[in-house]
Amino acid sequence: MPMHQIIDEEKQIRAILVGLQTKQSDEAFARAMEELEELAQTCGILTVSQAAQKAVNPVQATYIGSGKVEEIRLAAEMLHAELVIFDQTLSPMQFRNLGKELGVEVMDRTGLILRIFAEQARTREARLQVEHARLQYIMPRLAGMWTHFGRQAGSSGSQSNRGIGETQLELDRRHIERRMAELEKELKAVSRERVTQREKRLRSGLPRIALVGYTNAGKSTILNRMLEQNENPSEDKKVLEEDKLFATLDTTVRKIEPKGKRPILLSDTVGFINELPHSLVKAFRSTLEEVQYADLLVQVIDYSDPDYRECMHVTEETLKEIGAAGIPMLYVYNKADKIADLPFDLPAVRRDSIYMSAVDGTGIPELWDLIEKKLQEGTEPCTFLIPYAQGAVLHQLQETAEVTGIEYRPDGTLVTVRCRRGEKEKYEAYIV
Ligand SMILES: Nc1nc2c(ncn2[C@@H]2O[C@H](COP(=O)(O)OP(=O)(O)OP(=O)(O)O)[C@@H](O)[C@H]2O)c(=O)[nH]1
Ligand SMILES: [Mg+2]
Repeated sequence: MPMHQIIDEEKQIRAILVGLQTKQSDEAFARAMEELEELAQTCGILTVSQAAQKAVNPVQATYIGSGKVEEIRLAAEMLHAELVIFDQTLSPMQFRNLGKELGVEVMDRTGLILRIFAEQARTREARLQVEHARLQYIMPRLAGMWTHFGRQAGSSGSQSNRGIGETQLELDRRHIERRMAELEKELKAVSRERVTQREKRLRSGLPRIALVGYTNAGKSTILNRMLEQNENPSEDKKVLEEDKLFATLDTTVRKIEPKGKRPILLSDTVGFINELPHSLVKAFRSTLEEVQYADLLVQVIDYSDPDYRECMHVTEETLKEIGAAGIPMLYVYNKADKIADLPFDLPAVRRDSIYMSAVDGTGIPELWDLIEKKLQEGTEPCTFLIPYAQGAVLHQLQETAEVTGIEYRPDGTLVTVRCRRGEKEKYEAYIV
């Protein structure tokens, strides 16, 4: 083994992964463990061993059986592991017991995901959201951390004694509660700014398209390749694309306007994962509003992932949870270049789906056509009479809707366009 690799490994935190197989099939369980290892890797954690147990139900006190706990304790000692990561969310009690018995740091899948989010958060809003989700996660688990102190004296109840009788737990709890309230206030302010920005975009009347999908499927890559279609593509409009889970945590909206086409607003946002901690979904709800208000969703799928169907299922469930079910959707089967024996050439379009490869831009023009077609499907012909004094309205309509006819009348311009849902209402005053 080359020297630098040894040094690298030494720097990494060494962990043992533990999985409990209850209802899952062997395959699903193996996949979940693989994903857990990938999550750990994203955090810079080195998996030195994996342990698994089959059981009908988790053990209430320690999640896994006592024999297994002892086995892992020994393994941790032998392999110099400083961390044991469990595949499911542990209860506060399980946390406490396992920490005591294993003698090393204990983490669960939720804690791991929260840690990745904390490391990846770049914008102020993402940071606030992640901190809030983390505190919410820690709160019920605090109890286990201080029980050995017990309640101190301080039953006299006199004013001067206030606080002395409080346990460390209560102090911590208060501190966390205060911080959470602060964060909520700040988040509200940030989300107000976001609403203002969104309203501005809504007024622009441009169709809004949101990229959604499992983490690492290629959403950001697609946004970047779409940006390259612009007449004057600018590098600084690009977003981070990286072979990493949760490379994107913030929502980015970009205007895409290839020459001769009507512009759209395309948004890229946080990727989904199986069992995304609920506190995170909640925390990211405001960021995900961009998805909720989209005219069209483009679901990006890593077609080279043997479990892509499961990932699609998770995406659809998450969309339901954030109130974005029922929005028209296109399917991008991405990373098709990674499949060796593909029976067709790329790109391939099949109704609402496209098989493509965003990494080298194969299929981007076809995806663009598909988006235009799909947007059209949701439109209906409308005729408006716009008085000559309202030149700006006419201009806006021409920019955002597809004009199919125009006629200059004495009382104004008679335009026939294909309207999207919201548009008809917006120009209601001019309908003839
Ligand atoms: N081979 C191949 N790799 C791709 C393709 N599209 C994207 N990738 C790679 O996949 C990795 C993830 O791409 P991203 O665009 O960051 O994925 P994402 O969906 O935005 O992921 P998150 O933001 O982490 O949720 C990057 O290393 C890309 O270069 C593709 O069509 N083929
Ligand atoms: Mg991304």
